[in-house]
Amino acid sequence: MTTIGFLGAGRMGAALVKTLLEADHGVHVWNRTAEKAQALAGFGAIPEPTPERAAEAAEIVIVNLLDYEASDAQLRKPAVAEALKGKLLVQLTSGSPKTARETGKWAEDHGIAYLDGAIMATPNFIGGAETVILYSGSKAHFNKHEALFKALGGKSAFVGEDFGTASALDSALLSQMWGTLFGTLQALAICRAEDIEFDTYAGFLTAAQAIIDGASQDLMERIRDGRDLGDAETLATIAAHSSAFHHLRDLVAERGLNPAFGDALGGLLETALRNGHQDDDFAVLARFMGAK
Ligand code: FVH
Repeated sequence: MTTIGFLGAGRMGAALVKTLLEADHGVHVWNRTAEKAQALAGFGAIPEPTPERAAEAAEIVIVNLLDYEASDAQLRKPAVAEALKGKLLVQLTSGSPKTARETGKWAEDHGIAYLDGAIMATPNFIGGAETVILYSGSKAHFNKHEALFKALGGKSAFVGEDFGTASALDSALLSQMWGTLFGTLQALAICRAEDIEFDTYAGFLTAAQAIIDGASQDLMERIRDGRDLGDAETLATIAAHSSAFHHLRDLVAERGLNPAFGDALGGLLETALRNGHQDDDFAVLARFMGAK
């Protein structure tokens, strides 16, 4: 059993606190709106009037506030920084690799061990055996408290000593999610404009999913292996993708739909064509994504 100081009792914070309590940890919780911390007393939490009181009682302090601005405003209070000295600070507020690295450096400069976390789940999945929370920073501290982290998410993992790695992976995985969600928005806008029942679309999507998944896997392998020029195994060249993408953009224009999807992505294909890649693999677009 570990005594934990917890800053935040919002939707996610409350789920995390309840799960820690269920795992028999002691939790001292502070929240800007005190009533939310008080509500957790019914689950065994100890509400605290200030963040420093929550930190003073604990060996580990976990933060789950709206953003790093809110988090920094509390952590950098002299009384809180003093209470954190010599302890482990675990940041579960969503942020960027930059804010993670800045906070990690601040922590180290103040004698505080630091883990930056990225929660890959909604509150209802906290505590689940398949739930993933990614952590980066102090490997020694992750290993020491691995059982506690696994209680919050059974498939949680340490992903590196660079403080920014967890949130970078978070953004990468969210990119994959948003690609699918924005694609769904475009697909259903077309269906609505063409009087196609959503269930009709959904039925064919099930059949198409194997093609989509195969193309996604092929793309990852080709980018990983540097096989981005056209070859005998290329599924569809840049020219083929561009032609079909034009049909999509023509339909969107004809029907007066929002062109955001086509405008945002069409430029990549046009750039590849301008650079003579019409016969190359879709993977060649990775060259124009800016990563070195
Ligand atoms: N909800 C989710 O599914 C996602 C999953 C992935 C990770 N996120 C991140 O978790 C952080 C908290 O998100 P949340 O959904 O719990 O958000 P809220 O329910 O709105 O709770 C926000 C808490 O932050 C406190 N807060 C907001 N602004 C301030 C401030 N200026 N000073 C101090 N505290 C602040 C708020 O306090 P109160 O409004 O109750 O007084 C809540 O405790 C977030 O980073 C997600 O990206 C969740």
